[in-house]
Amino acid sequence: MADKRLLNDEEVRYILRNSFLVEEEIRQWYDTFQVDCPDGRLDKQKLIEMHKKFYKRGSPEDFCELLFKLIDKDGNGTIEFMEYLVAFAIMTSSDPNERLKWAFKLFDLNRNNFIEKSEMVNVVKALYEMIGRECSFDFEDETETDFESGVKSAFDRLDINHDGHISEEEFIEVCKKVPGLAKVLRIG
Ligand SMILES: [Ca+2]
Ligand SMILES: [Ca+2]
Ligand SMILES: [Ca+2]
Repeated sequence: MADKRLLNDEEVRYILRNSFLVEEEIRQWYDTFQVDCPDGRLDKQKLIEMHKKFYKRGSPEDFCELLFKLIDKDGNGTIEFMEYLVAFAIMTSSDPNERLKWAFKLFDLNRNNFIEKSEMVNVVKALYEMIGRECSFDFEDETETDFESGVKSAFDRLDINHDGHISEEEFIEVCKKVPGLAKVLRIG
């Protein structure tokens, strides 16, 4: 087995700045990460394989592509432990605002700080391909089984001021008020 690389102080500081974890948790996570990724980094194929273990009937390729882009903050084509842990800490945060802000970024594919309808279509499609099930949009007050009308309905609910795109504020406000929507979008 290769020598275990230790986290340096700069890496620990980066994670402390960008997450709510304490140093001991960071070091524990690092040990776990190294079991899966002994060279300290995660490539796209590995991320897909990890998701395949979990979603046995689905095709997680497209979703992992989106996820990978978001986690690989410096865009160098691999997910380093720091990037992985910061993403993981946010996704599992007990603060719903943090989780929703993260989900918003996942949907905002062109990073212009708004979610357009085409972005929502692409992300929701990738999500449902990954879980390998037919789409069913089960809002509290109605159920849509048709993909197009389901996405349209979700989009219209989120676009509070009807200006054709969803801001981060709209996204967070509506997802908190309508838990069914967050579930539909698989972020609840
Ligand atoms: Ca990277
Ligand atoms: Ca956008
Ligand atoms: Ca809007």
